[in-house]
Amino acid sequence: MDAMQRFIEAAELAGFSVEAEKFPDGTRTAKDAAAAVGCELAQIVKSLVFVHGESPYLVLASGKNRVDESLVAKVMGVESLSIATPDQVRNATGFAIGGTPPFGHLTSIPTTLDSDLFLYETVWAAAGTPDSCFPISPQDLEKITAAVVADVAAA
Ligand code: 5CA
Repeated sequence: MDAMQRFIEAAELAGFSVEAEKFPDGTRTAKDAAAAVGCELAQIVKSLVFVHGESPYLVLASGKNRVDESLVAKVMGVESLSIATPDQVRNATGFAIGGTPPFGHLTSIPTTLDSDLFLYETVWAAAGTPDSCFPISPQDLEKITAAVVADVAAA
């Protein structure tokens, strides 16, 4: 089973029916994904894993934003956060960088959701592989991930 199928099944267990699309040109970065989907960069959901010690924290950020990790640390109530290594991303989520989906992970990860995503009815996130995305409303993303909604963009 490929990682997209694995994500679709995990999402189903969480009660969300994913309509994933494959994009042969690739969706590894937010820029690639926006070009493939034909949407604004700001509508792409970047699923970024940070760590405090060994504990993972997930940030679902608008594709146009650079995340200020000190803002996220404040929201999550930890002293500091740093970007996870590729191994840490895989261990926490079960997926590789470039395909990490926003939920359906191996472990339950405290999540912060970028308030800028609420400017759109539909946003697009990775579906487990670096060549797939799926559409979802920011409201559903918030519900499924039990996220804290916050301003996370660096000025
Ligand atoms: N599929 C696309 C759009 S949905 C995607 O997954 N974009 S992303 O932004 O969520 O994933 C790429 C991100 O992975 C980069 O923004 C970067 O923060 C992170 N990343 C890339 N390489 C590394 C690395 N070597 N170590 C840690 N993080 C990395």
